[in-house]
Amino acid sequence: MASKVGIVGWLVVVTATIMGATTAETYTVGGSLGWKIPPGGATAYTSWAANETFKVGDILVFNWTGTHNVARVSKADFNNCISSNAIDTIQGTSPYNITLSSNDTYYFICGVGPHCNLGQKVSISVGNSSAAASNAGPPRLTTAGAAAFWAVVVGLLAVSLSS
Ligand SMILES: *[C@@H]1O[C@H](CO)[C@@H](O)[C@H](O)[C@H]1NC(C)=O
Ligand SMILES: *[C@@H]1O[C@H](CO)[C@@H](O)[C@H](O)[C@H]1NC(C)=O
Ligand SMILES: *[C@@H]1O[C@H](CO)[C@@H](O)[C@H](O)[C@H]1NC(C)=O
Ligand SMILES: *[C@@H]1O[C@H](CO)[C@@H](O)[C@H](O)[C@H]1NC(C)=O
Ligand SMILES: *[C@@H]1O[C@H](CO)[C@@H](O)[C@H](O)[C@H]1NC(C)=O
Ligand SMILES: [Cu+2]
Repeated sequence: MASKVGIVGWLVVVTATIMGATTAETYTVGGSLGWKIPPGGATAYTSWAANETFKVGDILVFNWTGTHNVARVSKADFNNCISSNAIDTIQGTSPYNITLSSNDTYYFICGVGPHCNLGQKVSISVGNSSAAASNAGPPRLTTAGAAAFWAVVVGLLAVSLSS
């Protein structure tokens, strides 16, 4: 029979795990590559982004040295590397941090010279935006799943404390 201390300790671990799964995360765009003209073209950013699961509240950090900027643009302008109609103010100071505040696909390019055409561009699909759904990794704990889980935990705890 598990001791009360054992059950409480286990609860603490489980709670920490669940909180960890839902806490906002900070991602440096491109990882150790940072924000630059990627060797080998845009693939570096495409595969970096495909490897992550972005959710509402997460923060992107664009980190660079030298002359670059960050322009958030429409999908069409992303495809054509046009920064003149940027959605937000073009950011010219590193690091630039942006919070992903909605379930959308965000498109970012560098507006300096030919950098975007050389591959300095990244699209980020958040939460249940359509591209994100197709990128999605392992399923996350749903609200209903969490409720059922906690019902079992509380039941176990009640049995333990009353014995
Ligand atoms: C994808 O993630 C795995 C595990 O974290 C890592 O080993 C791999 O290098 C990543 N790939 C890219 C392209 O970032
Ligand atoms: C930004 O880049 C610099 C040098 O390239 C690196 O030392 C630093 O750790 C990076 N910061 C982040 C938040 O990735
Ligand atoms: C951006 O995020 C990085 C990494 O978390 C942090 O070191 C830096 O202070 C932040 N910069 C701003 C302007 O918030
Ligand atoms: C974003 O999508 C997730 C599912 O991936 C959903 O749980 C969440 O409520 C959505 N958030 C917003 C702000 O629409
Ligand atoms: C994402 O989920 C939210 C809340 O569940 C919903 O309102 C929104 O329509 C969904 N968006 C997409 C693109 O499925
Ligand atoms: Cu650039």
